Amino acid sequence: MPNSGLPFNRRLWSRRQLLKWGLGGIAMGGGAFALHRLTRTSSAPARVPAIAPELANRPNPMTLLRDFDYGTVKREKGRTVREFDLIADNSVLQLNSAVKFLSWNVNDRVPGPTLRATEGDRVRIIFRNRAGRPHSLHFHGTHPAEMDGVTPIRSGRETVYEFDAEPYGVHLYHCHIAPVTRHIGKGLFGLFIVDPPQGRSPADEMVLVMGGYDINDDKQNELYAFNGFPDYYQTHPIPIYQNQLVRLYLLNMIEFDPAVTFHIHANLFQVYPTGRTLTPKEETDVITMGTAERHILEFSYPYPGRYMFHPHQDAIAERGCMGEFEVISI
Ligand SMILES: [Cu+2]
Repeated sequence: MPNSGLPFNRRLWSRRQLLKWGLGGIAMGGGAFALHRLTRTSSAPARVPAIAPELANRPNPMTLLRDFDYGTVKREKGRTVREFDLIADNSVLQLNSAVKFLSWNVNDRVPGPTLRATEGDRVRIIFRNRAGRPHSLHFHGTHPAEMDGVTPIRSGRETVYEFDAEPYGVHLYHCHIAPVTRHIGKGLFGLFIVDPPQGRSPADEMVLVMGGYDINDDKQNELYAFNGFPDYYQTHPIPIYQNQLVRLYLLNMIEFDPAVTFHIHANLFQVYPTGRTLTPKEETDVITMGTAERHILEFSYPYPGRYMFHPHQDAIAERGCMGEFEVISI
């Protein structure tokens, strides 16, 4: 009865910590294609710029940017099994100096952990709900009906979702309890990346999840954010190296607005729609995404400096969905 919910032992859990993250930012920038293609063919491992020490050891959008959860790996009947422990609970997010927001989330963070497996792996999600209201985890991708995660799991119960990781691509998970807009808008979602068996070329890989916050329950978003906190990457630009390939896993998880765009300054990116291809299908500098739509974008910057990224709907960008890359010369 994978979705029926079983009692679990609360004593097994460590005490939950409230999230108290910081503030953040605007802007983004440019490139040239000859250099872009040169860097794409490199087989050397990607170098990742160091994070400022004051940011490195606590949860914030900078640390979750490149944080991939591969689970606890086991071998069972000759197969790779990845076991993930996910806990639904509530925590207060300090969205800016004036606004606190009670989030419903997975593992104390918005977005939840970026789960990662290789196509063909067995994925086992141990889902515990301690949030005080029913939740579930519905995964995108291919799986049997009984693993579809639409049955409510009551608070104080747990369940196991188990399925094969397929097909390769960029997927997501989110709560599917009605009203789903509210459960997603409160923060109960995350990325689920399934890598192709042959892998992808070396790159500086990172995750950006666009979210919206309905602060006053009027079914409109008053604030927006990349990776949980409005304007964070404006005050803390994302460091990347000049001429090095960046692979961006991008998800639009904004409710209430039917679609948003994503744009980078002074450059173009190559698009792998839903991560379902090994070769790019489009080259552009702005892409339109409906809710739950996600893609892999690849680019590299030939010139050092700061460059904005944001939705090209300025009303959304100006309410928190703003960031910058800081391109570091090498
Ligand atoms: Cu929920």
